[in-house]
Amino acid sequence: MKFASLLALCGVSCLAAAQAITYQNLSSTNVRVDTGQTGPAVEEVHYYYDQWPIGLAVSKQGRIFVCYTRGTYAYTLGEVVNTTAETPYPNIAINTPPGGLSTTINGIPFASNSNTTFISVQALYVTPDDTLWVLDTGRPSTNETEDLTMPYAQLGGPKLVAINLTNNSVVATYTFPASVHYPDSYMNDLRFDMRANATASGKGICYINDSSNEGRNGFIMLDLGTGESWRQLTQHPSTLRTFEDVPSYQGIPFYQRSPGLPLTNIQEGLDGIELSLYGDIMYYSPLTSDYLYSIETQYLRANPANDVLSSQRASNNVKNLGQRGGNANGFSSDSNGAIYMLMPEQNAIYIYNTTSLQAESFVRDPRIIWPDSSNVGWDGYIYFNINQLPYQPDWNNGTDLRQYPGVILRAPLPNGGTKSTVLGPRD
Ligand SMILES: *[C@@H]1O[C@H](CO)[C@@H](O)[C@H](O)[C@H]1NC(C)=O
Ligand SMILES: *[C@@H]1O[C@H](CO)[C@@H](O)[C@H](O)[C@H]1NC(C)=O
Ligand SMILES: *[C@@H]1O[C@H](CO)[C@@H](O)[C@H](O)[C@H]1NC(C)=O
Ligand SMILES: *[C@@H]1O[C@H](CO)[C@@H](O)[C@H](O)[C@H]1NC(C)=O
Ligand SMILES: *[C@@H]1O[C@H](CO)[C@@H](O)[C@H](O)[C@H]1NC(C)=O
Ligand SMILES: *[C@@H]1O[C@H](CO)[C@@H](O)[C@H](O)[C@H]1NC(C)=O
Ligand SMILES: *[C@@H]1O[C@H](CO)[C@@H](O)[C@H](O)[C@H]1NC(C)=O
Ligand SMILES: *[C@@H]1O[C@H](CO)[C@@H](O)[C@H](O)[C@H]1NC(C)=O
Ligand SMILES: *[C@@H]1O[C@H](CO)[C@@H](O)[C@H](O)[C@H]1NC(C)=O
Ligand SMILES: *[C@H]1O[C@H](CO)[C@@H](O)[C@H](O)[C@@H]1NC(C)=O
Repeated sequence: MKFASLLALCGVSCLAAAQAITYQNLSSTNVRVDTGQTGPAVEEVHYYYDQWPIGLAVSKQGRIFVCYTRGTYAYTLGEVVNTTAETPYPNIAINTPPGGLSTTINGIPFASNSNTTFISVQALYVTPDDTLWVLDTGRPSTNETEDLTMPYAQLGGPKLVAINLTNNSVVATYTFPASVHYPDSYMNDLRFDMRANATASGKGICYINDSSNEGRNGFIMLDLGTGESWRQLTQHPSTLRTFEDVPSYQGIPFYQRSPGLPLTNIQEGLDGIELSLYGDIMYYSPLTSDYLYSIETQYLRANPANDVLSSQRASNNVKNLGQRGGNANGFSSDSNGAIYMLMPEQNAIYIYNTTSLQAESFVRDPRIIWPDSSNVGWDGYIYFNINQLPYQPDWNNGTDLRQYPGVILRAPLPNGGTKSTVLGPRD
C-alpha cells in the first residue's frame, strides 16, 4: 500500500506514527542507544607512535615509565618525555644486551643470559618509597611481528631490578633459580608488601604472576631481603586458562590465529593479581576466566623449602569469589582497598567491592580497546595502557591489525581514592 492511500485510510493517527520515525543515524534516532560510556570522563594522557607498549608505572613526581616486550624494538624500558614521545630509560646502553637478545646453543634458540641489561621488560611498579621496579621476563620474541619463536630463558635473563628514581641508578638486581623460573615460565607482573613484618628478613616481599602460555601457571614469591624465591599454586585450577574460551572484543568473537598453527584460543593463564589494603589477601584470576579467586597471603608467603605441607595448605585455602561479569586482564588497587579489574571484553574497568562482595562498573569507554596494565598514581588517577593486543599479528595469522597511536588513558578514582602507601616503606 502506498503511503498516500494509507494516510487516506487511517488519517491523522497514521501521520503521527510516520513522523515518529526518526532513525537516520545514531545521533538523530529517538531510540535508546548504548553510548559505550559509564562513569567518570576518561582522559588521553600520552600517545605511542613508535613501539606498542605493555606495562606502565607512574612515580610520586608524576613521571611516567613504560615498557615494551620486544624482538626488534630499540629499547624495552622507556620514560615518557612529552605527549607523543618516549626515550630509553635510564639510557640506551642498559637496554642493549651484549651479544643480542638471543643466541643459539646446540641449534636451540635461547634468550640472552645478561643479568645487567634489559632483554624484554613486561611490567613496572613504583613502590611508596619512589623506587621503580622493573620485571624483565628474559624471554624476547625474535621479531615483534612474528613472535612465535620465543626462545627459552637462561639463568640471569629473567630478573627483577630496582631503580632509584632520584639518581636513576640500579640499586638491586634479583635473579631466579631454575627450580622457580622454568625455561618456559613467563613472569608477567608484580606487587609488593614492603612492611618489615612481611618476611623474616624484614625487607619485604614481591608477588609475581607467572602467566606462561606454555602451561605451568602460578605465583612466584621473592624475599627482597634474602633474594630467595619460591612458587605456590603452580597449576592450581584457579591459575589455569579456561579450556577453549572464546571472548568477544568490540562485539566480535575472538579465536587465536597464529601463523603456521591450527586455529586455537587464548592460552595465557594467571593474569590479574592484587593485594588487599593490608596485604593479607591476594585477589587473582586467569585471563580467560570470569571467576575471581582469593587466597590469604600467608599461604603464598610460606616457602615450600621450609614446610613440606605448604603447597597442600595453599591449595586447600583458595577461595572462589564467584563470577565478575567477564574476563579480566590485570588488576590495581587504591587507598580505599578497591580492587580495579581491567575488562577487555567490556571496554571497561570494574571494581571488586570487598564490602558488598560484588563486582561494580567503574568506567567504560569505546577507547578502551584492550586495557593492559594499570597503575594508580599519587594524583588520584588510575593510568592504563591501551595496546590493541587482540589485533597483534601473532594472533591474526601474521597480519598487524593494530592502528597507531597506542595510548595511555586515565580516569579519576572514586571516593577520593589514591595510591595506597599502607604496604610501605614510606620515605
Ligand atoms: C545525523 O543526524 C544529525 C542530527 O539529525 C545530523 O546533524 C547529521 O547530519 C546526520 N549525519 C549523517 C551522516 O546523516
Ligand atoms: C617530543 O620529544 C621528542 C623526543 O625528544 C622530540 O623529537 C619531539 O619534537 C617532541 N615533541 C614535542 C611536541 O615537543
Ligand atoms: C619480522 O617478520 C615480518 C613478517 O614475517 C617480516 O616482514 C619482517 O621483515 C621481520 N622483521 C625483521 C626485523 O626481521
Ligand atoms: C635514592 O637515592 C637518593 C640519592 O642518593 C637517596 O637520598 C634516597 O634515600 C634513595 N632512595 C631509596 C629508597 O633508597
Ligand atoms: C644512587 O643512590 C643510591 C641510593 O642512595 C646509592 O646507593 C647509589 O650509589 C647512587 N648512585 C649514583 C650513581 O649516584
Ligand atoms: C650476575 O652474573 C654474574 C656473572 O655470572 C654473577 O657473578 C652475579 O652473581 C649475577 N648477579 C645476580 C644478581 O644474579
Ligand atoms: C604486619 O603488621 C601489621 C600491623 O602493623 C598487621 O596488620 C599485619 O597483619 C602484619 N603482617 C604480618 C604478615 O604479620
Ligand atoms: C593463515 O593463513 C594461511 C595462508 O593464507 C592459511 O592457509 C591458514 O589457513 C590461515 N590460518 C588460520 C588459522 O586461519
Ligand atoms: C562498596 O560497597 C559499600 C557497601 O555497599 C559502599 O559503602 C562502598 O562505597 C563501596 N565501595 C566502592 C569503592 O564502591
Ligand atoms: C599479570 O599478568 C598479565 C599478563 O598476562 C598482565 O597483563 C597483568 O597486568 C597482570 N598483573 C596484575 C598486577 O594484575
